[in-house]
Amino acid sequence: MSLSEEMYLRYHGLIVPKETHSYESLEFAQGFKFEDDDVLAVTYPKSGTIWMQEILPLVLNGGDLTPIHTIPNWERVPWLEEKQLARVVAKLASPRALVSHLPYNFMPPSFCTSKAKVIYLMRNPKDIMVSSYYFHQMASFLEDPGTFDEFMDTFLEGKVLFGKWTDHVKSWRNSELGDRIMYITYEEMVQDLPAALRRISDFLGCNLTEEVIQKIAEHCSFKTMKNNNMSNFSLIPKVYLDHDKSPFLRKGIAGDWKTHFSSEQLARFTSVISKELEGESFPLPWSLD
Ligand code: PPS
Repeated sequence: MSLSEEMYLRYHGLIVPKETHSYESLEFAQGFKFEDDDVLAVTYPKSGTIWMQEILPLVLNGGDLTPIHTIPNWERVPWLEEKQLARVVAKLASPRALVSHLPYNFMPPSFCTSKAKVIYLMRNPKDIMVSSYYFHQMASFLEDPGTFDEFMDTFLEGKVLFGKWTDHVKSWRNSELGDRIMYITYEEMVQDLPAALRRISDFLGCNLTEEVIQKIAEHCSFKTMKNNNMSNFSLIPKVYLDHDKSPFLRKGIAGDWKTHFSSEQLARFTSVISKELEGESFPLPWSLD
């Protein structure tokens, strides 16, 4: 697949969609002033970003449902690099929560000098690829992914939004942010959301009661979010996101790759990813094969 210049922008080599990003929005992110009490959730695309947009306001405000019922997710917890940020930044409640798909080396200088905390959410790359394949079908501002097999090559070559998954993970796993960074996985959240919420709450020093944790877990379940119009992207016109082709909140499970990958594809995928992670000291939370 050759990358469409009409649809995508390259910012210092990083591929982003023009519909949601501009050179100005990326420069705005570079000049963004992080506050010490800001919280940033970083994800490679399709790792559970909108899940964090639901979770963070509730954890930070003690479980008050108002934001998730009244503010669309992209304004409630905006993307650092997207066009929306400049428009909504003044309206963000403190402590501010943001999300980002940027690799660590693209973070603005003020992030590095601030004490802002970051949650790096990782997901099994095989499930990311499956989720992304369907997302490319439903989002009119992304290129047609071609066949599943063709998209696998595109994904493995890193000719996709925000580049190679392995480069993203390496950049954040090696960021050496000490106690400013917490690592969590999508799979951990699927398996036991209350436990994941306790970890997030402890990391952010929120001290939530068990009752509040259970309430947040209920409101951040896949089923509840799928029915929340402020979080399921149903407010976006169908010409941009066509949920009849594939819903944004599609399956919400771990291991969907098993119904998509042939044994040859699994071998190819595993071989490329393992090679690119060779010599890295951080552990992977899942086996690659
Ligand atoms: S994006 O476009 O990068 O912002 O997408 P992102 O939000 O990172 O990832 C979308 C996938 O996350 C799933 N999701 C959830 N899974 C389980 N529980 C909850 N509450 C939840 N919210 C979002 C969503 O369904 C996409 O995964 P797939 O595998 O396609 O279902």
